[in-house]
Amino acid sequence: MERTFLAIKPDGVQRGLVGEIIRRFEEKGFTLVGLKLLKVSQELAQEHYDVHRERPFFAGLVDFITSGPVVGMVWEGEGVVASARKIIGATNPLSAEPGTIRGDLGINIGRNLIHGSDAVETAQREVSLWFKEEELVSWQPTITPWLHE
Ligand code: YYY
Ligand code: MG
Repeated sequence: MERTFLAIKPDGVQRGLVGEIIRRFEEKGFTLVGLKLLKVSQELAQEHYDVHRERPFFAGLVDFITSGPVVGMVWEGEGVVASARKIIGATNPLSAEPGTIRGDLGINIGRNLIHGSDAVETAQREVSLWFKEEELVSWQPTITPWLHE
């Protein structure tokens, strides 16, 4: 089953939006299989955003993501990687559609509340970067027959 890595960034935690953000993925029908609150180390932040290492915003991004508690999550479900990106919305909250997390709750690209893996391969890399295998729980919600034919 497909999995994705999501992280509620320090602005989401500080603003008290953890429940609101998790609710959107639960209501959609995805399954939470990993969850933790952590202070992100410089090393983890740099590795996570390695693809952006040469970009002008990299240092600020690493400073921000290490500035306060982050909620790391792994969600499972059919097509969850692409679907979660849609639920999250465009990178810049000012261009993100209403109905998306960033479109409803954010206004600034540097404070866009949540990270979501951008492809299945990226998701595999990020899940194993943030979580040990034993921290993930495989389970089947009892509502499954009401979500899938
Ligand atoms: O995947 P996503 O988070 O939507 O955007 P990315 O292009 O991967 O950039 C990662 C992160 O970097 C973005 O969520 C905010 C920040 N950022 C920025 O501060 N300024 C930019 N011009 C582009 C991205
Ligand atoms: Mg990205």
